[in-house]
Amino acid sequence: MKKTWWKESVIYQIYPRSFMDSNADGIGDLKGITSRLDYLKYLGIDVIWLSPVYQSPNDDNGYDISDYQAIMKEFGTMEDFDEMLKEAHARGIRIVMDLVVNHTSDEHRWFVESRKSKDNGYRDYYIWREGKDAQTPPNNWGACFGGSAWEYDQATGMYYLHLFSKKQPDLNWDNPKVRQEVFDMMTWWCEKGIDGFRMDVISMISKTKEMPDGNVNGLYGDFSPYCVHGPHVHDYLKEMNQKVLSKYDIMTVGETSGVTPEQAKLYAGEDAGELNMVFQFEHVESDGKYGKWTDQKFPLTALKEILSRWQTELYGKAWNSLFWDNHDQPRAVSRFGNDSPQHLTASAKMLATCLHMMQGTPYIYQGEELGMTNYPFQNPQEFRDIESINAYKEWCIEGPLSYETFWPCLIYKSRDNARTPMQWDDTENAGFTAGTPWISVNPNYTEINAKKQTADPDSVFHYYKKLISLRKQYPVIVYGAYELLLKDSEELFVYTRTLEHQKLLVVCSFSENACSFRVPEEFHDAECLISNMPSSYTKETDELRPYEAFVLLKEL
Ligand code: TEU
Ligand code: CA
Repeated sequence: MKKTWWKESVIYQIYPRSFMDSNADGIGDLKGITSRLDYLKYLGIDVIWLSPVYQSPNDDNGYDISDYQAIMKEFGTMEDFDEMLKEAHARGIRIVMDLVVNHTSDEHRWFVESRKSKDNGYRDYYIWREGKDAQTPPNNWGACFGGSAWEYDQATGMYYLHLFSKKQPDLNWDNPKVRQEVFDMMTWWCEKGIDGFRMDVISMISKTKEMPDGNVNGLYGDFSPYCVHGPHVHDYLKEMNQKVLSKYDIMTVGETSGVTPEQAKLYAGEDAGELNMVFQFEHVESDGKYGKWTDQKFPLTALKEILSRWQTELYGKAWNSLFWDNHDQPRAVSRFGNDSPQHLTASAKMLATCLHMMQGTPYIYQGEELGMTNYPFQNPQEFRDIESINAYKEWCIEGPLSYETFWPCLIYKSRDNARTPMQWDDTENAGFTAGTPWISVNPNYTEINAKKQTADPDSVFHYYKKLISLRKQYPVIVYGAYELLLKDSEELFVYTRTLEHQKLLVVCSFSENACSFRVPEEFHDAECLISNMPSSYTKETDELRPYEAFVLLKEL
């Protein structure tokens, strides 16, 4: 297996709107990020993944871009960006940009032109089709954020495709001019000195020419057989690699929802000539009851099966990302751990242990290193996210589910759980803004905040800091082979990693109760690298405390 810096790095995701506000308008911004770089340096991360900061009308908080080479007004200026990049680099921190090129905003000048007339030079930059008739879209596909995936456009009497909101028209990647525009724009950012790209829904850029109805699941037809891992996706990524990526020392990660390990080897194989790693969702997307919505915890055996399969199938062949949450997912500790005051700290540290000892590049989503939790939503007016707002309307107000059934699912899985402001300290608005925050601050900020935790050596923060430093010290954490133990346990997640003369034992209890466990004999003389509880196990221990976790290292 090749050794590379991006395999050995830990990535920290910033959702700029919610990270730090420098000018009291209630919206996080670039100067805010720059002012907190020392915090990230102290945590020890290597790379920042910056969610989109480009000019955008913010229908989907920056994932709808109207100019790829300008900064969103609310976030600052290009000078602020350059300053942030320079200050990050001065601290040895790299910055990876979010590349959203499956679609643009409908306010992008390409789309403004495209919709004008059938013979406009930009017409073929997007995907236009005739309707079945004046009132009926070309097919039954549903968009990810609700409604039909087709929007009728008055000017030319045709429909355009949007797999997300109607303000996010899909680009036509079959048009070589579109690809060249995107590659030129990427080159421009690389020349500026950025350190890589996280590629938004990159597995959806190639669509089939034929666009038949999809199987109806839920309210609309499913577009995925025709739009996900489509016919030319690998041709286009190879072309992108050859024309742009291969010319720079950057890292690339492809957001590839619905990918299988076999397909992941094509996107991120060691010698595939496409991307460095995939970011796949099987462990966070297999729990839905109504589409993605549910209020049920996922069984631990199922979670272990999924994560373990990815560990073993990609070993030595392709590279994966490790994450429990991001800006589209609920908070990890509320979903996979236990956010009651009694178990919050232990379970947050346990989850971190479980993830950071696996093979892959770990991603920390802002606030995860503090054990930030889901938000206690009381009413639908509190949502800001287009997905949550539309889902409430479509499933509940106009749709098949009662409020009693749907509300618990909505508040458990809403993306807004991840988007409440970063909790910096216990002053008003958690120190995020001196103005009115664009989305409510989680009221638990007086207890859970960065100021308190950086001062407390036993905090979740310091535990993450230690996990990050262990990764730098022990190659077995990065490159070791994985083996799952106790596969059928619904309480314990136990695995080993082995590289040359070293072997790790990783023991994590996902249970809120004590449960029995004995350290295997071969680890009786091992060293404990990290543990989330004081005075941990001995050889004689036969029980783990609720959410206990530790890692043992043995010389072979
Ligand atoms: O998300 C892509 C994606 O697959 C989403 O449908 C995701 O599964 C969903 O948000 C979970 O509820 C990316 C971005 O990460 C997301 O923030 C954007 O809204 C989306 O693309 C469109 O650009
Ligand atoms: Ca601001």
